[in-house]
Amino acid sequence: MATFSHIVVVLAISIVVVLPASTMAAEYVVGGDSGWTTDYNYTAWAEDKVFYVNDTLVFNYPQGEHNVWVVDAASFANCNLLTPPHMVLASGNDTFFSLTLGKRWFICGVGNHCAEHNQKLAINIEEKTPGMTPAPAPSSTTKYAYQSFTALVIVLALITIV
Ligand SMILES: *[C@@H]1O[C@H](CO)[C@@H](O)[C@H](O)[C@H]1NC(C)=O
Ligand SMILES: *[C@@H]1O[C@H](CO)[C@@H](O)[C@H](O)[C@H]1NC(C)=O
Ligand SMILES: *[C@@H]1O[C@H](CO)[C@@H](O)[C@H](O)[C@H]1NC(C)=O
Ligand SMILES: [Cu+2]
Repeated sequence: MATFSHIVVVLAISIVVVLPASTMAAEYVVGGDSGWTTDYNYTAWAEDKVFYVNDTLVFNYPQGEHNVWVVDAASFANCNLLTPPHMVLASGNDTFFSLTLGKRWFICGVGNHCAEHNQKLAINIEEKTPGMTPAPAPSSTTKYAYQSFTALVIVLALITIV
């Protein structure tokens, strides 16, 4: 029989467990297994994802073959390589995250990769509404481990009630 104190304990555990999940940042590998490369549709890649502050984008590519320029909307649209970018990433295993909301534009600054091979990505960093369930985020081991832990705690709590 579930007593009142049991229910309180279960509720307390649920709150403790659910809260950090909503502030947890996700990690996205841009282009998935294809990485950051030419002739890949990054618009389609980004389409089904919702990005929040502190989420990390990982750009993977052979160092020297590509790079990542963080640019403004105009340079993104024109693949403008003449205006200096806000930021250049070039390690081949670059991480980018933003502490602020809004659009971010990425292009490859090598040759004609942006202009003729569509190597460009635009994302919008959105505000996370408190209490909202986090968007499904792929490839975050921590997150999965964390969710398993959550499930375990809930199961244990339910066993305690019965
Ligand atoms: C890329 O994908 C978007 C969204 O699915 C689509 O609208 C666009 O036509 C595609 N671009 C190319 C070059 O295939
Ligand atoms: C983002 O991370 C910074 C620390 O790196 C933290 O101070 C800030 O609160 C985080 N913002 C959100 C919305 O999680
Ligand atoms: C890329 O960098 C991350 C740390 O930022 C590291 O964990 C990972 O192993 C690196 N991957 C490669 C392929 O170098
Ligand atoms: Cu490139």
